[in-house]
Amino acid sequence: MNNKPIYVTMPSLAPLNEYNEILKTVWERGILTHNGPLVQQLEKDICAKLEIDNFVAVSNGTIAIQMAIKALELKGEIITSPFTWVATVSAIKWEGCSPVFCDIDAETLNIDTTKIEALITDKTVAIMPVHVFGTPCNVEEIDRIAKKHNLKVIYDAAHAIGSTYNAKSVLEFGDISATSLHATKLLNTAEGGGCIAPDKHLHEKLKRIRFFGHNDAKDIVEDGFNGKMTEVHAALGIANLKYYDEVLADRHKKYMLYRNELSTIPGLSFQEVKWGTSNYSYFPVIFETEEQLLKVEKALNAVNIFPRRYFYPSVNTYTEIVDYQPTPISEDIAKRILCLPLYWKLEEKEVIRIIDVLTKSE
Ligand code: T4K
Repeated sequence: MNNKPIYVTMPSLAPLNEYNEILKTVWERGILTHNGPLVQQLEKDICAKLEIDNFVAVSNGTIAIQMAIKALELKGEIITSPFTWVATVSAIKWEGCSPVFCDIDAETLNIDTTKIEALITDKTVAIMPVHVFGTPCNVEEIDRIAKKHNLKVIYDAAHAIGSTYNAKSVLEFGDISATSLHATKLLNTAEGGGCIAPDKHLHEKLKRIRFFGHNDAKDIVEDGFNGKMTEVHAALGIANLKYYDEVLADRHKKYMLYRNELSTIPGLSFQEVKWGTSNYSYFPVIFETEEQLLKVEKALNAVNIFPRRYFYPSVNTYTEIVDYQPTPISEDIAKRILCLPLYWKLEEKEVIRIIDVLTKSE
């Protein structure tokens, strides 16, 4: 038996020689950072690929969220999802705002829009939903609620490059979307991220915030900071982008393989896509009980396969950093959900082996 460990994910990487070719131009120019030509090219290439107008490349997805909050000058309560990576909440806190947790929909695993309005107070300034695992939120309903209550919307779109709503990139909804280009994401620059603001003025403001608050004449006109992406990271993004369509199609194919095979097993359920189209960048399985999950995880680990408990525990239970606010659905699902390995270079026969181990240990 092949005993090479299989992790939940592996970066999608272009061939090294193709990356090197782009890197040579960095060495020739000697420009390593400060919004150099490769960062600008990456932004243009991502816009073309996703058919969006604006993309500000930044150093990581957490900074992208912080920059979005800063650009909208928010101070107060931000209603968000507890079923997420801790970065959603730490970014809110680092910008001096308070997270208010809205429970999730048990099927989509995204913020339950029917529960948002009850959480709005006179301190609420924004809603920050998460397109979790690349599954789009109910963007139209969120937009309606936000307009009714005069709130801003920032999407944590860390997982959502490639996800669409009405055939349009989901990154173009809300006031700003913040995405991640981390090594584990569908498109990666090792570390990296992006802010997408459909509004031109907000887009220009985000560019200034990224660069210490300079305007083109190098006057300081914003309360900015350093959110810049380097040329070395941008080069990797440009190289990887060439394989984006292939990676997206590959994820979808393997996702469907898992889904079709596992659907026949009683007691398992799956994240449902109710609005728009997912990028199928994760394959989460929901068990009936945590005991079943632990049994399956143990059986997979025994044969060197390492799925991950994204997202466990529910972020509202991190009482070292937040005041506990109950969100029973998120807390319950977080205990029973396991993401199975899903990445470009994962062989289909390995997917079948994972399905086999899971089926036998269930
Ligand atoms: N919002 C949401 C909803 C997010 O999920 C995230 C990040 C953010 C915001 C913030 O975006 P960033 O600031 O990170 O850009 C990962 C990532 O660090 C994090 O980006 C991601 N979400 C989160 C869900 O997962 P871990 O704890 O899974 O990393 P690690 O090192 O355990 O990696 C998982 C597997 O991936 C490993 O078993 C092997 C493989 N791997 C990982 C790395 C880093 C590689 O093969 N190569 C690598 O370089 O955090």
